[in-house]
Amino acid sequence: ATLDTELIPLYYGWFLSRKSADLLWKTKLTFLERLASLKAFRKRVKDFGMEETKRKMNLPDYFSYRPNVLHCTTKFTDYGKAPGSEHYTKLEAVKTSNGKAFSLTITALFVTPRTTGARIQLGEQELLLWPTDAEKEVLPLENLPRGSRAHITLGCAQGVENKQTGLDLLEFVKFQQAGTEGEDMGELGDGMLRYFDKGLWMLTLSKKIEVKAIFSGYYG
Ligand code: ACK
Repeated sequence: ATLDTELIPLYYGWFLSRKSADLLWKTKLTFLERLASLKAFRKRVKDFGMEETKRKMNLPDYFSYRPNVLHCTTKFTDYGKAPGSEHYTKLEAVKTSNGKAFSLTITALFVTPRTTGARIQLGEQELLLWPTDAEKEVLPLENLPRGSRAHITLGCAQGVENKQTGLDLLEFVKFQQAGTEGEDMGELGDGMLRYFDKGLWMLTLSKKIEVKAIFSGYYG
């Protein structure tokens, strides 16, 4: 029997296809391995609460929380309890996009002492599903471009909540907006590595990765 209630999900987002998720996961592992092996990184493991030793840090293990479904959150609605969730659910774009396939563009991978994730560059179509206040909600005083927060969480350090990944990404964006591009650490695999202050590492991919994802709500 159907219950006559329309439920608002825990969150809305794009959920990666199995194949895309596998590809991104492998890309992440390769990146973490390469980064951990790098001399410049080893010299800065103090940022991660580690002692500088001859042994390399196990970054995949360090990010012990791993999401069970790779996704890019558009709106955390918390079953209707989060501000603006009802408004978001009623958006024309949200209603018509439910269950539709999208291609998302990954431009960079990043690591901080708290999280690791992939940076997403949203196109026009995707921006229609992006809440107008997604960036303002956390950084009301900054004027960050819409979509700056778009990411896929790939892992969190012990005790760190997954929502931190988007906040960490905004830390990089703030640096870049201020004209600070970070320290050039040269090429690493398929991208250019940069070190920002406080343990912030970003690999800008020389070839962007396209992943296939379905837009929908997640009920949990
Ligand atoms: O990794 P994420 O983007 O961070 O995906 C998960 C998803 O919603 C389900 O928990 C994100 N999330 C959790 N709380 C919030 C919040 N208050 N604001 C924005 N995103 C959130 C989390």
